Amino acid sequence: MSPQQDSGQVPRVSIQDLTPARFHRDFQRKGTPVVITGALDATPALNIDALLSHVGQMGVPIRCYGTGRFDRPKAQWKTYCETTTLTVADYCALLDNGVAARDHLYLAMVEMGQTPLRQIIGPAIDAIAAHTGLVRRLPNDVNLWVGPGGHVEPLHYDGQDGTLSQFHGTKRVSLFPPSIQAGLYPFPLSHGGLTPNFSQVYIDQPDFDTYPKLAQALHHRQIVELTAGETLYIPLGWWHEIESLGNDYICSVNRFWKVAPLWRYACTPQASYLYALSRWRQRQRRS
Ligand SMILES: O=C(O)CCC(=O)C(=O)O
Repeated sequence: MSPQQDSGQVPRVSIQDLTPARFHRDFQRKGTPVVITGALDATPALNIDALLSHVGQMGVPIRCYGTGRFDRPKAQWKTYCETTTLTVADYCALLDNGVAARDHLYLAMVEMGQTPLRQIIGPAIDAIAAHTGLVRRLPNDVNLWVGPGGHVEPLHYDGQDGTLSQFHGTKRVSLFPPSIQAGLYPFPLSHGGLTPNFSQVYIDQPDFDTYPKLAQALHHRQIVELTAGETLYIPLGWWHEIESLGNDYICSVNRFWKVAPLWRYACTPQASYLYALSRWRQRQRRS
C-alpha cells in the first residue's frame, strides 16, 4: 500500500439503525469515526438562497488565509490565519465572484445561536442526539461552515467529540487516529502562534526529509467523502483535514458533544489540555 492510500473504510450507518446503546457501544466508547446517513433528510435545503434569506445581514467572522499561505511550510506560519468581519450576504458575493476562492476566505465555525437558520437545522441536530445519545457540549451550540470548493481546512484535532453534517457539496475528510500523532508533527507548545492540536505537515505534499515519521503515519489515513445529507462523527483527538471538493460552494454544520465515558480523556492525554483550556476560558467568561 502506498503511503497516500487510505488504510481503512469508515463505516456508514443509517440513523434509523442507530440507538443510543448501539452508538455508544460501537462508536463513542471505542472512539471510532462513523458516517451517519439519513439524519438530514427532512431538513429544507441549506443553500445560498436560504443563507441570504435567514441570516444575510448577520455580521460574521471570516477566516482569511490569504494567497500564498499554503505554499509556505506551516512551520513558518506566525498565526493560524487573520480574521475579518463581513455580513453573510457580502461573503456570499465573494463566493460568487471567485474572490473567496482566490484569497482563501472561509466562513468558519460561526455559531448560529437563536437565528432562524438554527431553527431550520434544529430538528436534524435533535435527531442525531436522539439516535446517538450524544449530549451537547456547553456553551457551544451549532456552527455554520461555508466556503469555496478547493479550500483545505488544515490538519488538527479537537478536544471533544464532534459531528460534521454536510448540507451542500462534498467534503473529503482525511482522518488519523490519536495514537499516531507523533508522525503528524504537532506544533510545539513553544511556537506561540499555533497550538499543538495543529499539525505542521501537508499530507498531500509530504516533506519526508523534514518530517520522516510522516511516511508511516500516512498508512493510517482514512478518507471519507462526505456528501450532502451525511454526518461524520469525529471522536475526541482524531486528527482531521477537510478539503472542499469541486468548484461550487460548500455548506456544513458542526456541533461539539460531551465526551463519554470520561476515561477516554485519559486515553488521549494530548486532547485533555484542550478540554482544560476550554473549561478555564468558560470560567474566565463567567467571572
Ligand atoms: O469543515 C471544516 O472545514 C472543518 C470542520 C471541523 O474541523 C470540525 O467539524 O471539527
